[in-house]
Amino acid sequence: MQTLLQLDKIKLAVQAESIEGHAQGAVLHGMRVSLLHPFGETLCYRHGWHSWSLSCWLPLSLKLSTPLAKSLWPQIDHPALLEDYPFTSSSLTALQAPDGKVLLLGALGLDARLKVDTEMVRGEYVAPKAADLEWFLAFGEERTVFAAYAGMLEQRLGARGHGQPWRVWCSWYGLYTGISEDILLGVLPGLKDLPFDVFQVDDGWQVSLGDWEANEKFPSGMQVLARKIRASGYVPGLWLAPLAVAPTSRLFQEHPEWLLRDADGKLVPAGHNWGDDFYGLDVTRPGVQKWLTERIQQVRFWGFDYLKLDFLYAGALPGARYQKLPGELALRKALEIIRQAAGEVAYLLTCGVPMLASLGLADGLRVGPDVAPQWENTDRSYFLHDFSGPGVLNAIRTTLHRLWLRPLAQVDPDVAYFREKYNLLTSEQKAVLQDLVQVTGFRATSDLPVWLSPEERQALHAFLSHNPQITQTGRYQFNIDNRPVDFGVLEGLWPD
Ligand code: 9PG
Repeated sequence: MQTLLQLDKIKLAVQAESIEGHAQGAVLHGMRVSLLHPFGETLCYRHGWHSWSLSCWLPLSLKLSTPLAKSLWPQIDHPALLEDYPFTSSSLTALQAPDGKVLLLGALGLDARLKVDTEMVRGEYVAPKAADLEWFLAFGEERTVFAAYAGMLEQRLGARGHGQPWRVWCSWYGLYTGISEDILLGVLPGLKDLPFDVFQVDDGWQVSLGDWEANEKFPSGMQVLARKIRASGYVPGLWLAPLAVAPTSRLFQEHPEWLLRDADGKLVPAGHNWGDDFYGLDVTRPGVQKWLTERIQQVRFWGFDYLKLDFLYAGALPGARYQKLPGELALRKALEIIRQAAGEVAYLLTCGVPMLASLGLADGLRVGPDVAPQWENTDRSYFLHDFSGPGVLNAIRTTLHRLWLRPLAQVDPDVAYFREKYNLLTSEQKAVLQDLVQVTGFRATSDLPVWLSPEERQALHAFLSHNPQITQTGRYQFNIDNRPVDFGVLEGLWPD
């Protein structure tokens, strides 16, 4: 049906199967919905597919080139969104009206994408059998309509992660894969007196992507390590990428039929990392589901209570699945299995993950690209046209545009830096990142205690000890303990 819908002061021609009024806007039904918007050339909120994907307000006239590195596509964004980059959006989009109010169209179920131009907004669910083909349409003050959308998502998908986030020491941005049992045990005493809650072991402990056993650098095994972390007073945390598989793994050799393939039987590439291409699992297969349950039960048995589950989009890529589910619904099924196996009390942080699929299942969501001890990722941003690569500006940009998810899960902006050693960030750049981390409340660092000067250690201590009062005063403006902070002045906040 086509209707002329009055929302606030604007009239919109809307096409959908059916339309219901709602206190804060309207609910549209249909696999495909579209509307004519009156704003012409304006700002558009683009929401990328997974944690690292570009999410930002962009002028509709902006011509961003498609990212060049095709082998990286799935780890940049959904390949279908990149085909028509950049005014394609995952799950939701919004447009800014001349008076500053915004029009938001957001899917209330999984596997939806949108396209925007100066005349129309079109939304579509990618699979006809998706269970709930609903959309939320609202016009009003930016924070009000985003909050209303978040409220609708909470009703449909759930929310978790209420309460104060844990303070995390994470091994990645200090040691990368250069971790070992001895090195990590050597870090623990230096953290004494710093108020961390979690000591999280990141990538580098496993035999291979797919073979989730301790490698030779962890000769006493993961259970002993978890016990020692706990004995030092921390919740043991562990990174794993349970849906990603390296071609050199035993899992790949033993179960080629478990891997996600396209309709021609060809493996679906999930990205390029660890010096090789890697692939995703078909999580709709009973064998994979049993294996996944056992892997999660295993790490819980070892004693890890905080799980950072990474590269999850690998299980949500388009493919010909055993059970005919579209990608995000398949991923949600996997996350339900993981939550069930991990138990209610486990803390699940999802990363490299399409946002909506985690809601109600994850306690924390990584909402931006990786930080790095540098401000810009010049190679990927400027030479490859890709704004998802590790770097502080990329991380701040996308995280700032995902703060509306805060009622639904804790939002992880990635770690803050306090060290000067091995770091190209200036003091000002480190301070901007620390401010953003305070805004989210999710405080983590990877700085090695031996790298910190007495002043840096004191600053980290103060950062972890004090919960500042945060108020938002504008799209990019906040007060942190009455100190005004404006992220809007950052050069390059909007890519061009
Ligand atoms: C471990 C890391 C850390 C980190 C995660 C994730 O696009 N990329 O090339 C890309 C590589 C690594 C990456 C993200 C993107 O990092 O976000 O915190 O756990 O894996 O390998």
